[in-house]
Amino acid sequence: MKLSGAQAIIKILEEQGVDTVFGYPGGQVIPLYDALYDAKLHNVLTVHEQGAIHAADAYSRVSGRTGVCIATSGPGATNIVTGLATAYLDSVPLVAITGQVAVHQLGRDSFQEIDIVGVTIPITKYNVMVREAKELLPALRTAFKIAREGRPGPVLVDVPSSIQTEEIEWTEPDKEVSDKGDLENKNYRLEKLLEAATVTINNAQRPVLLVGGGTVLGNATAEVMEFAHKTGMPVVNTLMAIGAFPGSDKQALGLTGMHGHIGANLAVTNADVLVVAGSRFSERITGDRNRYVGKKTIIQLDIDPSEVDKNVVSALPLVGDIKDTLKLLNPRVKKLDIKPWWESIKAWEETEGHELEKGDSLTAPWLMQELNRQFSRENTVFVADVGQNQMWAAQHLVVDNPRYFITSGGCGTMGFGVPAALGAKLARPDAQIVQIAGDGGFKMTGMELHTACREKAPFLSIVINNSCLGMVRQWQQVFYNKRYSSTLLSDFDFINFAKACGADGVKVKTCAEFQAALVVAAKVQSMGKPFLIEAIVDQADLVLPMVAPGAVINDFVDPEK
Ligand SMILES: Cc1ncc(C[n+]2csc(CCOP(=O)(O)OP(=O)(O)O)c2C)c(N)n1
Repeated sequence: MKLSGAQAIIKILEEQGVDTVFGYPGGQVIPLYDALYDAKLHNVLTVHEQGAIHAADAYSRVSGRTGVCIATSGPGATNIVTGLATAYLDSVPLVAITGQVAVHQLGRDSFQEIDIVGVTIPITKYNVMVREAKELLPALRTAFKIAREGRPGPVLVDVPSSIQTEEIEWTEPDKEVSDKGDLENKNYRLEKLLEAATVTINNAQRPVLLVGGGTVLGNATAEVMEFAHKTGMPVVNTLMAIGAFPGSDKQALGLTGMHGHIGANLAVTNADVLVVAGSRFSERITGDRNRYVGKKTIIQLDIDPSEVDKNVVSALPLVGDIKDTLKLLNPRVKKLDIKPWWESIKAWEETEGHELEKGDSLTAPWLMQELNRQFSRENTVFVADVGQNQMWAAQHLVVDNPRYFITSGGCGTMGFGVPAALGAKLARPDAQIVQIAGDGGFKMTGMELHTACREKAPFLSIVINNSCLGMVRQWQQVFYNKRYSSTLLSDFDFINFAKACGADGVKVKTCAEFQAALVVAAKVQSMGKPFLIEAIVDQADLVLPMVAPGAVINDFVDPEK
């Protein structure tokens, strides 16, 4: 069967099970958009390419499928760079297809010619430019395979416009061959380490399970739960693993790291055995790496061998698919007799207090807890932007399911929130999406509210307005002698902005007004429109607990000093 290159791209997307693509047209992808015109795929036109890639990324994070985005050459392609970096640092499977100038124009500084393959080498798992029509089908199939397999990640395929218009012969994919021999060999090595890990765990006095985002990517959360419940050990989580272990479970201590809970951080610091599943030990988790391990034995489960000993030296690295590893480990571990350990942890947990009430004025921790009360845990997906709002959400929302809390963790990309909420809603039309951002981050990409209106993809957008770039201001207050350089923001009319986008919204200052706004929000969303609540909070409110960068994670900052 003969097809144009552009038609072949569409057919590959269908073959790979893609049903929604996010993108923005331009000169070098006109043939591809022409083919999309006839395709059954849901094609979402965003306001900006950055919006397209964050939406595709969130579509993947929420659904577990591979996200797809399309951009034209030059500025279109460079506009997705932040989104690629965001997906790369959080290991999100994503395929970006960029247009490129025609093959005979390459290398001549042609109009909108940018070497996007060169630009994105360090922030993609794999990238390639298709230089001949016969390479197109294998390049795209390889792209999807690499994006998904092992540790997932974003892949970019750059397709010159001349290849999109060239005629090619469609061929079916080759059958997959599995490499059993290698697996058996690996299992032999793994068995020795599993034996050692089992003995270590079964003899632990002060064990902790640290759950990372790899457990979600590896679909291993059921096995994580079985491990935790069978051993009875306390569980802490990274930002990427919120919901990977149920937040409401009595063994859950919550977030650990820079803004970790006191109980969680003290448990990790005082542990004798730390079982780590799918976390790269970023410095936001470990604080001072030289003093993180101390006398504890680290058992590290990870699919990516390059994570072993990268940031923290682990005594027992169990390299392989986390789900498979836990299936082997779970039958061997036993219920641990660790009552005194639990008593210490409970005492630590009680030392953490939060200023929830300020008369009737809103505080972000109260607001998060109100969201816990008002929304069903089974059907609400939270999308957090970056900054104080993100950390308040991470500390106070109770999330019981994987893929129900998404945020830009590794890259910390402000502006992720609104387009990500759009992608999340399109991935889960049945779910209530609650998107949380600061006033700074919302303004970066808030225009995608307009796309959400066009797509009739309603969500609740909550802007925690503290009239400042709160997290940077917080660092300036605590570490830079209260010199608020470029962090105090001026007024912005969020509600009329939402209205201009085709959405609706209301500004609230008190707890009662917030509760009333949630009722209106539900009505407006039922009509297919996003709803924005601008929640005014005190500029001076801080995210606490907090550990200074580079400090040991049990050394909490006292902002009064
Ligand atoms: C694209 C981008 N630019 C800059 C930063 C640095 N940064 C991290 S948090 C933050 C402040 C965020 O302010 P806001 O969105 O108002 O949220 P808040 O912290 O007040 O909740 C900034 C500027 C970033 N993470 N991402």
